[in-house]
Amino acid sequence: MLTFSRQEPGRRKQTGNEGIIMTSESIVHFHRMKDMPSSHLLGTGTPMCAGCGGLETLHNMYDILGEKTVFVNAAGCMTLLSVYPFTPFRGGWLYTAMASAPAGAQGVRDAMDILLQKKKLSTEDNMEVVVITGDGSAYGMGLSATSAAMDRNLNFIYLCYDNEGYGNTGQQYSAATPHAAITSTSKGSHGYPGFKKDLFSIWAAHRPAYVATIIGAEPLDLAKKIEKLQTMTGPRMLISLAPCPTGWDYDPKLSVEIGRLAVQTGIWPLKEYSDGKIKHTKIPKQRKPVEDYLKLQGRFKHLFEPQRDEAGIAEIQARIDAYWTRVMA
Ligand SMILES: Cc1ncc(C[n+]2csc(CCOP(=O)(O)OP(=O)(O)O)c2C)c(N)n1
Ligand code: SF4
Repeated sequence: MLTFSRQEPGRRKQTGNEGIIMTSESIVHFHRMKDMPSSHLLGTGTPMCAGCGGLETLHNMYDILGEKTVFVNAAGCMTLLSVYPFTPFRGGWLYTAMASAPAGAQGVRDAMDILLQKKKLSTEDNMEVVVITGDGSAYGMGLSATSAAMDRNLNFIYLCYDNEGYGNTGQQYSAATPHAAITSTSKGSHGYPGFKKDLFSIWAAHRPAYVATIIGAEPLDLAKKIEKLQTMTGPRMLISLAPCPTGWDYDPKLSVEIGRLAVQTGIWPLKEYSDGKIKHTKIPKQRKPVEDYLKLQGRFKHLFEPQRDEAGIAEIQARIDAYWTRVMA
């Protein structure tokens, strides 16, 4: 049996050997859903929308990182989590402007490193610094600060919850918005004309310690990646697709189904980068057609009603097929 210690966050105490593989560098715990924490560390009753996929990712990630975590949070939906005097976080939380979260993380990391050096902070009280931003910051406004933080080899984790638009201000399009999605600033009959920026490749080109894509609806894949990055130092970058009932226009009860379909249709590949190599961590055996994913979301309704836009659907499918053909080759 495994027990999860809140006193020693991010490190599970071992009370037996079941399900645990010891390696020279790390202890791998998460083999089955049974190994996942059964309760959440982040407090309940937050003002996030029902069914928020970003919150689902944050819950899963925080459970594994533990309470010795300082979140540095750029303006966006998640900044509503901590509204003075209430906070659902057990550790630290700092609010920054949209473009400045990596700079804020540098300040927090430096302060703790100085205290550690002066022995005013014990190693047990050291905390992991985690930037949390939406895609508006990660793909756009904060990208240059993030690039600079990776260049400086800042020892931090970055979570981008990617709801594919500026969610907090009404889902304007961002550089993460997918082709054809209707947003509050892409209302034409064909939706957003651009294509989603490949942030994974941009981040990986900096050669940081780790880059991965995750999704809350695949918690085991997510957990394994968080455990892996805990054995590393330096910039460790995560992009989580964050199904967003409010911005994507669907019933909140469909969030997990839409998240799983994103992986099963191949539109959201789960992968990781480290040591110059990219590995796909979940390859859908038989990819479902992308329309299974699109048709559940109001933002793509114009592809199906009043009549099917065969060319529009085929174009999206062709891009996914081309991606996986390259991967399999
Ligand atoms: C420089 C700047 N411009 C605009 C805003 C207003 N603003 C606050 S939250 C937000 C949306 C952020 O979008 P994203 O980063 O995708 O996070 P999400 O809201 O989707 O969680 C905007 C535009 C701001 N805070 N700072
Ligand atoms: S708008 Fe979307 S990302 Fe923001 S809290 Fe609501 S569901 Fe979550």
